Amino acid sequence: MITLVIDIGGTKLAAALADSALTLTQRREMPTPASKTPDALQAALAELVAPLFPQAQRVAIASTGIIRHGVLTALNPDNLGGLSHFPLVDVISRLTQLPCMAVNDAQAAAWAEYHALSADITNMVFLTVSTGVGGGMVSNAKLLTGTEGLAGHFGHTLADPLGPKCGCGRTGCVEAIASGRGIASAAHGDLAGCTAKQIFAHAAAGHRQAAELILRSASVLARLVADIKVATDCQCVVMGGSMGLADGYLAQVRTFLDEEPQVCRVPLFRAKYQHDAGLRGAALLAQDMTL
Ligand code: ADP
Ligand code: BMX
Ligand code: ZN
Repeated sequence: MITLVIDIGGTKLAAALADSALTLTQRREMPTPASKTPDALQAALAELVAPLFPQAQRVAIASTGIIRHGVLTALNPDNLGGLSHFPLVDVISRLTQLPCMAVNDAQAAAWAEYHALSADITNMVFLTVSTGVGGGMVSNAKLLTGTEGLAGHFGHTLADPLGPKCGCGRTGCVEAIASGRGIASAAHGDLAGCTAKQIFAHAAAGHRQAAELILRSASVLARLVADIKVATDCQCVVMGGSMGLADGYLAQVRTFLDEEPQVCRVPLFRAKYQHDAGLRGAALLAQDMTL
């Protein structure tokens, strides 16, 4: 059975074919279109999957946003160019004429990374630091999606009551400060208009403001990890996303976490499947559902 797997993020779209051993082939990527209208996303997805779906028997999607009954509802529409609602499963089923399922991207990645851990770990949390800050939680060996698909959206917990307004409507969310979009919008002076990727490159070249923006993000993430440990008593936290995987970032988060009281500390690992965790998790979930 070949599964077409798709990952929809705020910055990039990815797709590949997964076989039953979860080996990914023919991986393709393109930028996520920034448009309030669903048509742009639909057109980009059609282009992305055109060479792949004729070879597949089903489709599994990991997508940013709250995924409920196959519909994407953005918690933070700013991350999707203002797009707040998209009938994901309907669109892809019609396009491919294949059975299709969808789940939140970080929840999918959590499921993939959970399976890479040792068998004694049954409680874990995955965090992605990317366009936004997303999360997924495995509790007693079960992936939690919640009543409405919201479970694990840790990026929208409070980091700073005096912090910037988040696209979700709250003030001072972890995501508004620490995510790729968060650090890009806080950048000023010669860094104004830079992407998070560019800010990391400047920091590596010794740029002070760039280094401070990354440090602030890492400190916010460390406090989030401590809060998660207190709330869930998880055995470990796994970190992914392009910022989470960037050189030196995880080490900075660990340094801040070490300043927390012992009871709040938890082993912090880098995502084994790196940029493929969402794709792989979606494929696993489709297998579990025998879609
Ligand atoms: P998505 O959010 O679409 O899943 P990513 O995980 O690639 O995609 O996250 C995108 C964010 O990560 C953007 O803010 C981008 O600027 C930033 N980014 C991309 N590559 C890097 C990198 N090598 N180092 C640091 N940040 C990066
Ligand atoms: C946002 C939210 C989450 C998502 C997270 C990471 C939207 C559109 N997305 O908190 O559902 O898991 O970003 O998403 O509200 P990414 O685009 O950074 O991968
Ligand atoms: Zn928020």
